[in-house]
Amino acid sequence: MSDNTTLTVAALQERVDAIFRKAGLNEIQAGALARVIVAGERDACKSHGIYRIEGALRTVKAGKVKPDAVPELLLQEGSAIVKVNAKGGFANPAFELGLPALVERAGSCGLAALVINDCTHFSALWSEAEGLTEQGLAGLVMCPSYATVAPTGGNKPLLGTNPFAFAWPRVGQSPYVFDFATSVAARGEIELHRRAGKPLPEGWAIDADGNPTTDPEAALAGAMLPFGGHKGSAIGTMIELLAGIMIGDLTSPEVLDYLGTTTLAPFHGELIIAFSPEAFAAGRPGNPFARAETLFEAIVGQGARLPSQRRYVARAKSEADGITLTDAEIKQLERLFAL
Ligand code: NDP
Ligand code: PYC
Repeated sequence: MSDNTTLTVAALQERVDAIFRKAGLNEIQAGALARVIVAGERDACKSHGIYRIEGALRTVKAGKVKPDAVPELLLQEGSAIVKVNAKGGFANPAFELGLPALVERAGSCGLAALVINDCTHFSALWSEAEGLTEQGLAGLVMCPSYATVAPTGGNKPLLGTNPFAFAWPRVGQSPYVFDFATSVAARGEIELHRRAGKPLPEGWAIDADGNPTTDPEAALAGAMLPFGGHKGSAIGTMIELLAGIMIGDLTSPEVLDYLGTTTLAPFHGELIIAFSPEAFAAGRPGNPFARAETLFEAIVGQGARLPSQRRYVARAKSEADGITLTDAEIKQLERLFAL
């Protein structure tokens, strides 16, 4: 007999929304969080699925995020920079509020940026990146986190796991999207290994003395490593500069100072840059979307897969057959609702 339960995407969405509403989140905060968390579960991205509910609730309980925040849109006439102040709430409703203005400005200027300030951010970035492609835009999304990653050549946590996503719209097909932590793996993956009692792959982390480790506990107490050595270290630093310092918000070491722990969701800002491929390619030969397809076909033609294809397969399955959760996961949802 199976210990698993299968729920429709909508049913899981309702359950997660109810957990957040019961914990005191207002409708916009709870709805946006439930959408992004269930999207993670639906697309088989377990490190940013329902496992994140507990951390979000812990952050509310610790008073480090405002459950009833109402984000504010700040628009300046003629500016390609759209700002949203999340007012101490989660980033997700702030993104939903700012997206229409970002799309409008990217349409009129060819490119535009959405700056989100004063937000708590714990989610995967691909859902925001896909939000741009649904409007025919390409884009970049990035944010800091808290100091958990040693810069290449160093041995102490300083950079965040700083996620970075890129998206390109495709006609009649799911978009080209990549989205990754600039550490070898997301911290959520290390936590999932710890919970499962599994060792980490080599090369993910060092312990508190700076020695390589495959022990998740030692890794969490030590430092994670950037992906691709000095290259990931530099991209992680770029994100601190652009999505921390440039937008007047906290860097990863400042986030850790502010929170004093990595057990709560981090409080900082986020930067989303949207491009209109038609506007950039105007006056040049060839249609940018058709030319992109030639490139994608050449990649796939070699037997490689495009990023996000695994997610899209998982999504199609979840939408057709529902999302299957283990008995332990269902009990966890019940426990969180009863809190
Ligand atoms: P992964 O290493 O799991 O995946 C990175 C990307 O590479 C995905 O787009 C993935 O597509 C793609 N990919 C994986 N394997 C292949 C392959 N063989 N060929 C082509 N593409 C491939 O991501 P991470 O563990 O680094 O990050 C996981 C999530 O954590 C991200 O969504 C990120 O936004 C989130 N995160 C959030 C943070 C925050 O502060 N909010 C901090 C850090 C991470 P696919 O999914 O289809 O496999
Ligand atoms: O998985 O590294 C991570 C992470 C940090 C904050 C949110 N996710």
